[in-house]
Amino acid sequence: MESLTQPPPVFAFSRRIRKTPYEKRVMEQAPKSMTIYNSTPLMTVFRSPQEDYEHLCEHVQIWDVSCERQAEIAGDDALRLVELITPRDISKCKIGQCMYAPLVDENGGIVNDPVLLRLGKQRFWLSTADSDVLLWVKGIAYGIGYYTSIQDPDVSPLAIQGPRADDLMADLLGEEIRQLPFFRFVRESLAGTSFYISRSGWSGQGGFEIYLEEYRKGLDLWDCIWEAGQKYNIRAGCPNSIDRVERGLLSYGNDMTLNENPYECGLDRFISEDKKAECMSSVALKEIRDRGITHKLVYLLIQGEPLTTPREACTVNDESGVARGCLTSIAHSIRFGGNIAFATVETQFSIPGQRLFIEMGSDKLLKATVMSKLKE
Ligand code: THG
Repeated sequence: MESLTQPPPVFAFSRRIRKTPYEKRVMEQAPKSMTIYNSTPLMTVFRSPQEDYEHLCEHVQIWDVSCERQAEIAGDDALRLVELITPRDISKCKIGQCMYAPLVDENGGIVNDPVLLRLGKQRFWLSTADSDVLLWVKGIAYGIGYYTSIQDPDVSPLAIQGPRADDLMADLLGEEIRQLPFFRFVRESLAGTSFYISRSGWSGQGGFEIYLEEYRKGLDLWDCIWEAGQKYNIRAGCPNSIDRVERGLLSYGNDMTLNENPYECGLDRFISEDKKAECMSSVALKEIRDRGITHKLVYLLIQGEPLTTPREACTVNDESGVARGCLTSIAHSIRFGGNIAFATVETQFSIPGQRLFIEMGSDKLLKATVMSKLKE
């Protein structure tokens, strides 16, 4: 990228950029960088990616993830509608259970990859990644004439992540919270507000997510957790690039878009080929499965200096310099001894051990190797 000759312009916040209930406390912790996700600020670095990572792996962090907006689907046809938009079998989802449920369109393209929460027999929250799920779902429901109510409720998730998350939440909510299984949620209350709390979160270090339903209680909730967290060395944090690539968590808009299908992204296990309910992507997905995929998302280990994700996808070449794909995310991982990355490459170049070359910047070529899954 060209070097800037003057400081970048100041970001203009307006009513189109949502405010979060925790923002005041987040800013007091002097974050170094942020992005916009679902029209909401999301911090990306507090001290440095490495320092944030080391703290996350050892202690506990509090993350403002209000950007994970909920699309609420309720009403007599709520289950039918949810079944229609995801290839996952939602009939198996119990009340109080979360499911990672990629949304897939009629061509097999990924629309979003939300965490679905089943709040009732006919009431769901889709905890969305960064794309317009609310409008997509409203359009479908209206077009078909399903009886549903679809809204963007006043819900602002707050994640408590890291190895001391259980100790901290047990101090606040009681010992039983330790027994909450992965991707289950219960109703709890704290700081004068009640909320759902799930064992989930976008990190490999474990923890909880609290779905605050009263915006005006945000600071009280933050302060209450912050105070109790002092003995566990709590810090404000955010999804960490190193941790999430190590963990193999995909980022919608970076590692996958509407142009990719779940087979190309290694999300095969979230496609229930035998699901009974009507599903808009089932014909396309069956066709893709039978035909075979042309591209695949792979993990790469890349030599050289520490790198961070570039704004534009970098070209991935084969040994003879022919472009075979592009890089979608990078982080520098001490644990894996180099830069770890995701890239989409032609299927014949996706086999572990395959050597590839990354075009970074002007004339730099970096050596890379396709890895089998990074996740243990
Ligand atoms: N939590 C909540 N909402 C979210 C995210 C979250 N919305 C946006 C984004 N993150 C959605 N993407 C993901 C991707 C992966 C996971 C969660 C959200 C995840 N995956 C587990 C894994 O890969 O190990 C488990 C998947 C499974 O087996 O069901 O946790 O973080 N509320």
